[in-house]
Amino acid sequence: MVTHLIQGDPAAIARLITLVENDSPKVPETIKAIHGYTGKAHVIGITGTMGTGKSTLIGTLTRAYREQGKTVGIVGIDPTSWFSGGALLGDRIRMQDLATDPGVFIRSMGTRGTLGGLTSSIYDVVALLDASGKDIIVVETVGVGQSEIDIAKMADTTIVVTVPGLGDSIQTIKAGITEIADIFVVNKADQPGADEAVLQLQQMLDMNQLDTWQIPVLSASAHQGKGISVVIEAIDKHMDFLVTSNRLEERRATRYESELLELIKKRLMHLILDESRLQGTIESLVEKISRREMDPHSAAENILKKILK
Ligand SMILES: Nc1nc2c(ncn2[C@@H]2O[C@H](COP(=O)(O)OP(=O)(O)OP(=O)(O)O)[C@@H](O)[C@H]2O)c(=O)[nH]1
Ligand SMILES: [Mg+2]
Repeated sequence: MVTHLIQGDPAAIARLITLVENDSPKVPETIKAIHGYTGKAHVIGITGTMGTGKSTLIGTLTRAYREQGKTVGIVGIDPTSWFSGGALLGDRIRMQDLATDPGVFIRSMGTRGTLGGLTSSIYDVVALLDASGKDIIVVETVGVGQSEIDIAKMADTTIVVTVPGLGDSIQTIKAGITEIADIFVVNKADQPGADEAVLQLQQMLDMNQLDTWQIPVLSASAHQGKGISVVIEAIDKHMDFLVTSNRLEERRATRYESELLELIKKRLMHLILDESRLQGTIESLVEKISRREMDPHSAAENILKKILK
């Protein structure tokens, strides 16, 4: 199956992603076999508040990349936003042409059943798409929380999408999103207030910007396909900047470090829960804590000692 994946066979990609989603014991050997084929794709993270038009923008960007002859992998996180929530019927219809294009692979990832491991699963999915030869991989996440910041760590280029009005720009800056944004897109520029939103963001950035990369604030209408070529240009320019400043290696090293830590966390979690379940340890310790026979810290230490011995 790995050979087929490397040839870009969509059925093989789908099957291997399913292994990851099911947390199959075959995942480690698969990743071992494909790791040498990864590192070629440009990984783009797209995040922002709900409903700002991220999926629509991804659709429009993908069509533009296809015109350039580039292949694209798309990972949507949280299926409620990607395929079944809000404006999803519309999205699904808009995405239909892409879903049948062999140069595009679209997959949504659920958040259920991933034992402390959604982030590590996404790393694996990105690796699979990378090894399958996709030139561009886009990861969509909703919101501005810690998990989005974690996911931004796996992208080479992170785009934060906002819309005019609602003071969204101020909120995103307060939420520390400036630290992860490489490019801002004010989408829905067909609606009033786009110029003001761009200006406001630009001013905020001017105050905070210390880096040599000047974060561009672009306006676009994903709906109408307006401003898309400028976004693509900015993405390319950012990659050039990463390469010429040697930041790409640095950024990817950070990515691998986060991935490694995530994997260790996930494995430890499995170890703890499996072992403890076997021995009923957690239950009996919880009882002791309730009866004030033991405090929670000592109980945690007790479990760790048992596992690590
Ligand atoms: N007016 C206008 N509407 C847009 C534009 N882009 C997207 N929309 C609409 O905004 C709504 C949300 O679009 P999505 O692409 O689903 O937004 P999203 O950010 O992916 O949404 P979530 O994944 O749920 O956070 C849909 O009704 C789109 O048709 C745009 O450029 N202009
Ligand atoms: Mg979406």
